Amino acid sequence: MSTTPRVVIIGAGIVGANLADELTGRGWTRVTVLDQGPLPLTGGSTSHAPGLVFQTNASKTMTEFATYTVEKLLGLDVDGAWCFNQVGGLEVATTPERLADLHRKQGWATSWGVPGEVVGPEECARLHPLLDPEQVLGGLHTPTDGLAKASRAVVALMRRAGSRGAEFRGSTRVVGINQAGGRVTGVQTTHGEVPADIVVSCGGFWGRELGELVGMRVPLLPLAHQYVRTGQVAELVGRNDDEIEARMPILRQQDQDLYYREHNDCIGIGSYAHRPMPVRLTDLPEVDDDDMGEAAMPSMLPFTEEDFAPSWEHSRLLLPSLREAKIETGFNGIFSFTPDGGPLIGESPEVAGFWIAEAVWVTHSSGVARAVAQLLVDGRSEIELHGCDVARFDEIQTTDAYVDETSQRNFVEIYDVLHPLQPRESPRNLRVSPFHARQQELGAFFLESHGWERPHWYEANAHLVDELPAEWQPPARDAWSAMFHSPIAAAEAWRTRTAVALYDMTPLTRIEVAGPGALAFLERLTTGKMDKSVGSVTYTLALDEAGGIRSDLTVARLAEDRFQVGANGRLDLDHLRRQAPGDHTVQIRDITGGTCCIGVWGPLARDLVQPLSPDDFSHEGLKYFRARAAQIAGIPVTAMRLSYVGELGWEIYTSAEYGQKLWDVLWEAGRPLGVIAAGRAAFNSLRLEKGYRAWGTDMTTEHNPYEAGVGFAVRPQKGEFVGRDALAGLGDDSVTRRLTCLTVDDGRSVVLGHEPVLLDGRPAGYVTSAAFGHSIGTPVAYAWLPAVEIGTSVEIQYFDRRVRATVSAEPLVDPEMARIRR
Ligand code: FAD
Ligand code: THG
Repeated sequence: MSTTPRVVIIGAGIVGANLADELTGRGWTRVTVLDQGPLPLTGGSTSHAPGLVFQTNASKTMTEFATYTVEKLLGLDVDGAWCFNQVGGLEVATTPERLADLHRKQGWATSWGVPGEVVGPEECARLHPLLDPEQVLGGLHTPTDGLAKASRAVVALMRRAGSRGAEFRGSTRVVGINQAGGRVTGVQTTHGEVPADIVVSCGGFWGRELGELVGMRVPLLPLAHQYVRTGQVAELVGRNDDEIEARMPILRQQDQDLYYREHNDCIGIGSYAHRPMPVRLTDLPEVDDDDMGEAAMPSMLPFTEEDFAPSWEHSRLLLPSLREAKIETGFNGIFSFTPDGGPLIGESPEVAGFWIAEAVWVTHSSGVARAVAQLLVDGRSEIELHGCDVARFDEIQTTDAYVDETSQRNFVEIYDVLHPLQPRESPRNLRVSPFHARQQELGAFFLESHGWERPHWYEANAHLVDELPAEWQPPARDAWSAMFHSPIAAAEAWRTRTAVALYDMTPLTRIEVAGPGALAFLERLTTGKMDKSVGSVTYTLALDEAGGIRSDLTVARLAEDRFQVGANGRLDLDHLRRQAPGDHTVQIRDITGGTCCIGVWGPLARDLVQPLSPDDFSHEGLKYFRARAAQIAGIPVTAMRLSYVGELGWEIYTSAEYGQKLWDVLWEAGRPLGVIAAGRAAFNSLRLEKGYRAWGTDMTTEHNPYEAGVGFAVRPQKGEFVGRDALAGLGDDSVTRRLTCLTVDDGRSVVLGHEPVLLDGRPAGYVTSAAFGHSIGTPVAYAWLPAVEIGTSVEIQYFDRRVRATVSAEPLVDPEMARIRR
């Protein structure tokens, strides 16, 4: 009989217990779970979690994690006592903005398969009789939400995992990680060593310190959050008992940062309305194992009553029965926040076999645990994880200062109505391109991504809006889609299609892959043929073993043994580094920071660039998807002939210190041609018109290349590569679902992404990317849908409206490639 790896799980909270269960359920039975606290109530966040599970989230992945948690906990009990009480969820609106947002949220629920309905004030009060209907404008009712009894679920999971061979040891603190040759070999504890082939840290808000044991950065911040219980509420007497605890839906009043549940005849109230309260681990209360209980545990700080005062007033308005009640107990409970609110899943980049699964809510715990178990056992999670992977952060985003500030910001904004483009206010200007001063002079409106400042449009182009030909005039937008947008984008798109524009491509992740093994390495990791002449550029895909799309890349062969990879972010760098052969025949270097790039695109691009260069920029001299070293006004550059906006031109790369000069010479030479600087808003519109996919938004590991419409980049004939076998027999004709191009029938309704799409009136898919297509005068949306005929009519649900759209042949602009190849 083959044996499975020895796994040590640090932490017996809801995440660790779920993971032990998921692993042993997959036959990995050699599992030891260690916790510093006593079992089963360890004193971590799980020990006091009130366990509200609201499933719906903007993220498909997070919602699916939650849905799995609900399913799984519904099937668990401890001696007949429930682990999930499906009372439903109700989120109420007390402002018109919130009510609109609940409609948007209902759309997410529909997109991700969670039933939910927006209901009026009377129905809210019927569902939750303590509510004052006068206070609310409506609510989102989600019948499958409810209460997780997290500490009891831990017991159930311990029993089930225990029955399959897992061992749980309490009062055993992990103080060190043993390693040899870059791999974990076990853990040191206060009670001796435990050998292990794999260690998974499920240490909750202790995660940062546990990571430090192997030198791994775990970007989370422990924050305190207030929770109180009232005394008896007259209206609740006799409704519930200690066994059932609650019958009314769990309740949220996000406009006041509050949530509610029943505890038999009392109400529990959680508040995010207070100042952020970061916690240092040295400030945790010391609690002896014997004293550990609901009254005292390390994850509970003393209640600070003054912080709760406004929340209590708001609660008594919303739930008038509370006016006669008192706050009986309260505490400031501790759990983890991260820079983007997502959980942290992944393996240490330095120490193989050391994994983490942290910053996870009870809500997502079973889903996260299943994903981690699948990663360990199968090498891949069926639910895509790019928003959860700890490697998603760039270096600047993992510093203490960044993590502390952004995590506190996330606490403050946790229930805010946030526009998808809404920029953080701080920290800003962490990463700027060499053109930044010029961009500021041109009145750039910057949004931030991964620390980069990216112009979305330039106020300097405002006068062009008046010059726009009638067919380019963009229609007025509704208030929501008009936020963080400007009609100037239409002018920038127009000039790109009719003259020439400069795009700052510096934030595009650039990775140099060099060395005698580089070619074979890239051939193995990607779908394209890489053994081409120096100067070739290849659009290619990195797949996982199941043929799912890990990324789409451009690979430029700049020398026999040196390639420049244009990537989608830090995850690509992490993947390449992990996959690199250990024999030093391949060197991988992130060259993003030291270099910069300008996309010079438009029908006049050649008129702009050629006169500045002694090198041949003609169609024959530098063909489409070819790269060459060149000089532009004396500046050494690498020019790559490709264009994400679908126009003639080049990505022109140079070393960062020459960047501003390069910008200036292109700008000066371009004046007579009407050159403009153009931003991301135009960029996104142009790329959608051209049908170019954005990885992470339009396609992920959940999709194969044929479904995603990038099957042309797969070259099975070239030989072995990761994912090839999984695609055998598949092709463009075999797909049953497809990333589908839609145009909006009314020519004006712009949607933003994540909206549900209805076929024959029934939810059938969801929007990935969307923009107004300025060149075609109509909004464009890409959506995942069952494979349907061109011309099929669908509806997109946008807030409480339905927007008619039509499945269209793509690309919408220049299918013959006449604009690019000339
Ligand atoms: P924990 O339960 O903290 O488990 C981590 C374990 O690791 C602990 O038991 C700890 O003792 C152990 N450990 C740490 N270091 C070591 C070491 N060196 N050696 C051995 N063991 C170690 N979430 C929801 O989904 N819904 C809610 O309604 C909800 N309400 C909340 C209300 C409050 C007041 C708070 C504070 C949190 C709430 N949460 C809620 C969040 C939720 O409680 C946590 O996200 C969740 O419990 C985290 O589970 P975990 O297993 O990761 O962490
Ligand atoms: N530039 C560079 N690298 C990149 C991007 C980029 N890497 C990440 C991301 N963007 C990759 N996405 C695309 C998508 C489409 C194209 C290029 C990069 C593209 N596609 C041609 C097409 O579909 O017609 C490919 C044609 C071909 O394979 O010959 O140009 O923006 N450097």
